[in-house]
Parts: sequence; structure tokens; C-alpha cells
Amino acid sequence: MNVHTHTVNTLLGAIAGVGKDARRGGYTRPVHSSAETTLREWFTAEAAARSLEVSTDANGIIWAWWDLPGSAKDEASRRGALVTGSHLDSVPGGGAFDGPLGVASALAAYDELAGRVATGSLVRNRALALAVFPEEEGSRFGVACLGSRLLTGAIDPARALQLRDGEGNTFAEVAAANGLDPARMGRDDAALARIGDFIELHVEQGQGLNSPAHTDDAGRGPAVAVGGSILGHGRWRLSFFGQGNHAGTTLMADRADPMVAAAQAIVAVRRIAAAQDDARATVGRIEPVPGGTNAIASRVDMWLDVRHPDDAVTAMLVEKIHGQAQKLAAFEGCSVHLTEESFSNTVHFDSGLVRSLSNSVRRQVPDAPLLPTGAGHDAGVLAAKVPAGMLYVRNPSGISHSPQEHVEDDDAAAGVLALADALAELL
Ligand code: HGY
Ligand code: MN
Ligand code: MN
Repeated sequence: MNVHTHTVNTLLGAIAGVGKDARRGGYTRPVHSSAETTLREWFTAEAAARSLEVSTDANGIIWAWWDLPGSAKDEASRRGALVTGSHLDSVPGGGAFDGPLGVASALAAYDELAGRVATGSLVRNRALALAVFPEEEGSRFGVACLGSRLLTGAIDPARALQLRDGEGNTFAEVAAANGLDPARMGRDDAALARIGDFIELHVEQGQGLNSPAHTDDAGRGPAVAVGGSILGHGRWRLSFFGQGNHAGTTLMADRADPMVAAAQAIVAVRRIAAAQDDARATVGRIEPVPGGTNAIASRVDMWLDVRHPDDAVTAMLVEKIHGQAQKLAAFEGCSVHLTEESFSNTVHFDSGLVRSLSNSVRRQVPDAPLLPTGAGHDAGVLAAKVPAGMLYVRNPSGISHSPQEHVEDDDAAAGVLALADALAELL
């Protein structure tokens, strides 16, 4: 067990019991839930134990600063710093690594770098900050990467603050209840000026490292990959409206059942996406109103996640799906309304940073490939404003947003070394 295996896996072991979901399996750690708050406290304690200067900004982003020796710790000395981090919130029933692996690896990489500075094998020229972004999954308030969108101005704070969770709480209310001042949320140019480069390490979500192009005879791929691009992706809500009624007293011919229209629309989503190369479209969430076993629904909301490398194709697919949904709704005597909830353009990471990451990572992992990903990340949102890059750590099954997501200890350790080398190159 070398120090990196010990540290990153010990750190992850310490939070392995936080936010376990007995019904779904895996973890359910929505932003500002008790579970995610516990994880934020865990990170803050681990950072403070490393004498990093920890603070939470107006948008709820946690920053842990490793300033240069003798630094005034002011805007000037922190300007253009190197930043690494990820998120701690999860999807419902998510895995143990999506988010926390990047945060734990940032702490373990700090340990490695502090060791190199102590032995004189690394001389730093700029500050390093570890960062934790809130609501990356958008699983409580519906908009992915809400923290980094607020920071970069990608979302109007007025819109963000009125977003509601499943219980009807607004983001403003929940943020205020967690010590934040909604009036101060929004684009933060001072914070952006402090980010010279941003690197996010993340568990691989998908089969890139396991694909035949990258695996050896034993079928084992490299431990680490460098991120090249993020697929454009968005979320839309399709609301079907019909006539709520009694399940026993309403003859089949007398119904306008939005559940039937929605069900057919879901099948159409699959057919339309399957006909388009490289497209992905998913309905993973559906909410009937009133949702009673013996009541015909009056309304059914379902959420659409559509992704494609070409943003124009994504828009065309959504248009096609909406048109089909309108036909299916009309046939059932229902209506349907489409609302866009969030959209992220396809992102290509900063080429200079990709080169630097590739050179440093390949010292330890010579066959580390450059991979596209279909998963969104805060690094993708930040890339619009600052040079951003990513490292992915091997996930044997490639499965994510599921309790089956996994990273082996040695690969997690290799990820920390790769991150430390990448950061050292940039420090
Ligand atoms: O949905 C995504 O792609 C990311 O995991 N939030
Ligand atoms: Mn995720
Ligand atoms: Mn993630």
C-alpha cells in the first residue's frame, strides 16, 4: 500500500457511510442535504488539517488555499492560481466515486506535492486551491453544475434562486438556511481571476479506458485518461396534460390519459435517438399528478436528457421528440408543453492544458489516452471562462450514476500520482 493508495482510499473510506440509500442502493447526497453537508464538513476538516485556508464563497463553492510561503493571501497573490477539485453531491442512488474521487484525490495530491516541496524536489511559483462545487448533478434543483454556472454567469442568479426542489423549497430558501446570502449570488469575476487553470479528476463514466483500442491482452486498460471534450447536453421537461378521473368509473373510451401519451412518447424518444449516430436521449424521471393507483393522472411531467457532439443535432432531436409528443398527446385527447431546463454546449478542453496534462500523465501512464466524454462536469462549465482540463480514472465496468460504479484502489492511487504530476507541471 503506497502512500497514495493509503490516503485517497482512506479518505474515501471515511465517507463511505455518508448518505447511503437503503431503498435505491448507492448514495443519495443532494446539495445541502444532511449527507452532502456532512461531506462538506469532512472536506473542510481535512483541508484545515493540512493548514489550508478554507472559505465558502457567495455561490456556495468551498475553496481551500495552499498559498505561496510569505504570501499576503490577497487577490494579487492568489490571482491566476492553479485550482483542482470536483463535487460532493450525487444523483439519487449514485456511486461512491462520482465527485468524491476528484475531491479526495485533490487532498491526496496536495499531500504528495507538499512532500515534494518539503524535500526540495518541487519549487512552486503560484498558489494552489482545492475547490468543491455545489449541485453539480442538478438532482435537487434541476440545473446541472449550478455552482459553477453561478460563478461564471452561465445562469442568471434570479432564475437560479427561484428553482424549486421536489418539496417546493426554493434554492434561495435552502441556500439561506445553509448560511449563504442569496442576494450575493451570481457571476464572481474576482473568483474567476483567481483561477489560472482548473483541473478536475473524475471517475471515468463510460467504456473509454476499457475499449479494445486501449486494453491489453488481459483486457485491462490504462489507469488514467486525459479529457479531450465533453458532449453537448441538455435537459427538457415535457408536461402532458389530460383529464384526471376515477380509475373505476371512467370507461376507456372516455379517457384523456396523459400517462398513456407519456408512455408512448418515451418509446418515441428511444426510436428517434437510436436512429441518429452518436445521439443519446434518456427519460429517467417521470412524475404523474396526483400519482394515485386508482386515479387517472391529470398531468404527467417527464424529464428528457439529450446529448450529441453537434449542438445543432441535439436541437433537431429535441424538436423531433417534441413534435412526436404533440401528435401522441393529441391522439389521446391531451396536450403537451416542452420547457428547456438547462443546456451545455459541446466543450473542447484548452489545447495547451491538454498537452501539458498528456505529457505529465504519460510519464507514469505511458498509454494514457485522450478521451471524449458524454458526462457533464464543472470543468466543462468553467472551460467557457478559464483554461480547464480533466483526468479520468479507470472504472472497470464503466457504469456510473449507479451503485455499481467502481474504482480499484491501485487505479485510484495512480490517479492521485497522475494528478500530482499534472499539477506539479503547472505549479
Ligand atoms: O449528467 C452528467 O453528465 C453529469 O454526471 N452531471
Ligand atoms: Mn454525475
Ligand atoms: Mn460528476
